[in-house]
Amino acid sequence: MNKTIGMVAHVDAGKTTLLEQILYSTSSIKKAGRVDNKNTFLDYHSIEKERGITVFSDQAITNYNNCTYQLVDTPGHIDFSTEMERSIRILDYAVIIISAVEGIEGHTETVWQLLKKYQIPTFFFINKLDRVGSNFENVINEIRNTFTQDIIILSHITEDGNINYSLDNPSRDIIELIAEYDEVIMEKYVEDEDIKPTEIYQAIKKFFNNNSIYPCLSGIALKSIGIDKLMKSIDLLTLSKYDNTKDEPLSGTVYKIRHDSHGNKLTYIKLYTGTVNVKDSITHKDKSTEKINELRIYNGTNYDISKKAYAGQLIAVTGLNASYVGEGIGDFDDYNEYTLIPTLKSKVLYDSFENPKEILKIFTILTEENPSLDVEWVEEIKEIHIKVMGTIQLEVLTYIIQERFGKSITFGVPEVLYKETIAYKTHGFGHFEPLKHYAEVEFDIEPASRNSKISFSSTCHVDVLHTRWQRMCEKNIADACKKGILTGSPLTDINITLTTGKSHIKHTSGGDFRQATFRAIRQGIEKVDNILLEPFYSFKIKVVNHLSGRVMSDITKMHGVFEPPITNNNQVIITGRVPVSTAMNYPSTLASFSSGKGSISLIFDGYDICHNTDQVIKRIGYNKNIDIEYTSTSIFCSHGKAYTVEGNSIT
Ligand SMILES: Nc1nc2c(ncn2[C@@H]2O[C@H](COP(=O)(O)OP(=O)(O)OP(=O)(O)O)[C@@H](O)[C@H]2O)c(=O)[nH]1
Ligand SMILES: [Mg+2]
Repeated sequence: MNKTIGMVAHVDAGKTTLLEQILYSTSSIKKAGRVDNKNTFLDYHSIEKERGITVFSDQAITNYNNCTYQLVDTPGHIDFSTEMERSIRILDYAVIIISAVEGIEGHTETVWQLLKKYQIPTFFFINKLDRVGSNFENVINEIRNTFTQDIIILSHITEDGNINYSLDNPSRDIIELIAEYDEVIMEKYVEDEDIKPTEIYQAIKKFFNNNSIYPCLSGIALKSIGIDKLMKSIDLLTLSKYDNTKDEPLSGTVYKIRHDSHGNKLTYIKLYTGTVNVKDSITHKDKSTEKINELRIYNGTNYDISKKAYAGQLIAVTGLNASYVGEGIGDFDDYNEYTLIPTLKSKVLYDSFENPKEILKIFTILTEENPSLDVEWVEEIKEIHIKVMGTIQLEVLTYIIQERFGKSITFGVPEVLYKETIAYKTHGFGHFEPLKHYAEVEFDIEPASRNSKISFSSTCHVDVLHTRWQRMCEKNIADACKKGILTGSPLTDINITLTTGKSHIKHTSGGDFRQATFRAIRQGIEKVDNILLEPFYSFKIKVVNHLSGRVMSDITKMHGVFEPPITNNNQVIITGRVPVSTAMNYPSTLASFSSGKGSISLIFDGYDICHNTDQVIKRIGYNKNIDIEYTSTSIFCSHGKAYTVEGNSIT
């Protein structure tokens, strides 16, 4: 029996501490370490010890009541949230940890949205009840008002310091609450029949597992208070979902790629069905196959070598060089629909004596481990660019690259990642016919709703253009849309329809349709107004009453908008939307003028019209007319001689 449980929350809520105490109380480790003493089981990386925060998602294994628990610790810092999302995806269950002093903080809201997206049954653990200012009731109310009304309090610390635990002996309140969800219990309750504790927890289990109810527990992770009740509840309420799927064909998903100290590529796979043996062949989506050399079961930095693994297990294998994060194994589809995406890009800076190829190689390895970095070599300016969530991530990258690769690098000031779209429907034409080549395509290009990305369809009959060539067009759309005409930023929010095309029976080769597609998209968008888009944050700011005026005036200055502020005791909560470019440094401004007492959460909220389009276009200085790869010019051929026709001469 294998169950995967993840700890998720805002930074510093106590995830690593809680996990450490679970490992200790279930005898997986002999001594409980402390984050503050830099000796926890999972924050083992030197950068984690140095900064006191979790940077990497990691896993530990423990046994409880004849079940194997794979416990996943995730980073809470927003800069490492893509790492967190990659792990959330493979959880069977999650525990959201909330500090009883700080309450629900911004990032916890993001985490909650993700858990809902991936439909992961979730416990709440209200932590730090030992700290001055902690308030259990306040947090419960916050959960009800912010997340869900469907909570059931299973444990809380009484005034005399004991823990009141409801699953052993459900109180009348609990029975009444469950009766509202469960008809059978309701009937027994109304008829005043005897209801056994097992019936109550079975009902909670049912509604918890279908995401209708969320159990809340509480404690003091640092002092190991409340941990046993949490483990007991986890054990009683969770299911072992994979026990009957071992004999099915193998399926799984690659959730993590790492390289060990010897440079071996490690592919971490969550197995959903079937059994896998060492030396088995894995077939990738492109039909290529590779053999599993070694099969490891990781527990922190330690691992056991295994010959076999089963559905439900988290494994790491060597030998798969073509694997990638999000790869689906067996029938399982590839996954790349991540919610959290970087909004900033930064240029890599290194000494002039360094070989750029070597530096690029390092970032290619890092991108393999963290695809959201999306390293890019920009040939025109001979620069390496990466995408990032924030400045702490850049500092950590500098440290890791020094430690792991012995190279000293820094980064340019991060810049916002802009996107572009079109204002009106247009039609694009592209013809590519140098000697012995031939391809012609036409597309309808229409603006689509904001944040809908790019879609492709075809109304062109296969008798007019063979499926093979139509597929070539589709395959190259993403690349053709990588650069818009205003700033050279990627195009987005457009629907592209292939309306017609021509090939030549002898002269057409696949690459010709790439060329024609690039030209047709360019030619189309050059005919209409284009719009520059920038990323926005939705924000939630909490400050004491007298600072609300300052905050609202700052938001206006940052070109943001806000809802009417909500006053709660002496606190004001202001929510709204603001461009990333103006707000990215606001957390430190707020911390300084509120003397560290104000809190802000910034959650990526999609792209919208740029607040300072002209300024950005001027600053970036992209000249579409000299971008040879992205040209709207078509090439024709007459009497064996190629000639060009500029896009604006084609109607
Ligand atoms: N007083 C008190 N402090 C706690 C408790 N739990 C954790 N802490 C402290 O809170 C700080 C953060 O704890 P971590 O376990 O690192 O928190 P985390 O959620 O893993 O943080 P990130 O991984 O950086 O997101 C540390 O200083 C802990 O000692 C608790 O129950 N009471
Ligand atoms: Mg941690």
